[in-house]
Amino acid sequence: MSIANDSVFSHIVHAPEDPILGVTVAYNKDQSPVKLNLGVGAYRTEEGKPLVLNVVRKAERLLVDDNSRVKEYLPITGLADFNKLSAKLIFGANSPAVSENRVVTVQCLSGTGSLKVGASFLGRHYHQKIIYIPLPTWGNHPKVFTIAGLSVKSYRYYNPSTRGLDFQGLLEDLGNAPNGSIVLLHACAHNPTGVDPTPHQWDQIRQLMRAKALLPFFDSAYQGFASGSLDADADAVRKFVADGGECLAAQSYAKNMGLYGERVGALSIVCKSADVAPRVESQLKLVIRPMYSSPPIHGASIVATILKNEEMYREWTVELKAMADRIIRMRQQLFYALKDKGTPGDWSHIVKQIGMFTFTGLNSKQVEFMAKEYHIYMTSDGRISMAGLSSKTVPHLTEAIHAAVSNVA
Ligand code: KET
Repeated sequence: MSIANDSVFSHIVHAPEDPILGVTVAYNKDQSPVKLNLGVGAYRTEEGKPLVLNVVRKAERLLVDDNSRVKEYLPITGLADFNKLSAKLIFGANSPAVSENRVVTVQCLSGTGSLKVGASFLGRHYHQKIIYIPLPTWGNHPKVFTIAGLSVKSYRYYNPSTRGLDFQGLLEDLGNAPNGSIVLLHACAHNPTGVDPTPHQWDQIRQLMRAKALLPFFDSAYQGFASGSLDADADAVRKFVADGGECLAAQSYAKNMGLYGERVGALSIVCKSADVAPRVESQLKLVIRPMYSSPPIHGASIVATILKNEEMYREWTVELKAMADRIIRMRQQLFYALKDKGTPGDWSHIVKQIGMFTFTGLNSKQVEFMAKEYHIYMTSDGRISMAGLSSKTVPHLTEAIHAAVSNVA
């Protein structure tokens, strides 16, 4: 027998591609010159190119020219400045929780890594192992939480017939959750639906959760992308912190600073009192050390450079707003193009939904049809990344949607 046939791995079956990142794999294989990737949530310019923010380039030049900088390991918890500034960014410059030293922040590997560290910490140290996630939600959520040993359940969130929030369903499901359960909340710009609760609904959610001691775990991957304002987009999180209760927050700088591949994010745990915080931090270090020892230095240094310099911070907010505004323009262009073409159906949700994505309502057969016939790629649930669209590609997408809803049931 030849050695080659004897692999100890020969029983291993081929795993399916990731439902989101696999869309890019399929797109890359397509040879068509008109192909369009609306799968992954990654910002593109009007020319369809990835964007590095000017302020990020500026920060990088400063870092490169600073000869005092070295490549030593960061502490397990990451860059101290970055952590402080990240907490301020999400909880607000004047957050009492921050000034009372009740907040622990650790630098992690982007949003996913922050969720992962938070999930592992809860799996080890929190008394209730049930986490409720919205239905639907980002496809990686159930995987991250299950691996951490949490039991994943869902709460109703989206109503396909109204294309809006199923608020009654949400209240009922959280109302029936066992006391102490963890609840995953999208801080803003819910992915994939683009539907957020109103401020009044957030208040009701908060009151219900506090009454039942449900623990909020915020996923904040789009701060600044919903409204164009960093403060407005952190409003829900800040209200939960303002009531004095506890919560977790996972922040990502992938989208709002365009640092996708730098993998920079932060996990914060807001505690009730300053004596608990250092103990929580000490245990977070025990979670992180065997996972990856310490986080990378470059991306966090970029963020810290920008956040601590008033002028650069302002520049960032202008560039961020420009990205958010371009997405809103794409919503309007696509909506009017479908309307003008007389495409069957009500498409007003395209302009009503918030953030990077439109949850189109197209079904998986229609999605398949559009990839095959029009070389347009999106996730099979019909989510399109509006950030991947430009004025030049709106007509092609319009034609594809029109053909899909006219020909495929
Ligand atoms: N949370 C949400 C809600 C989210 O949409 C993403 C990424 C992340 C966390 C993690 O991002 P990170 O790059 O780890 O900071 N979403 C886009 C990319 C992906 O799936 O990885 C997406 O939904 O297309």
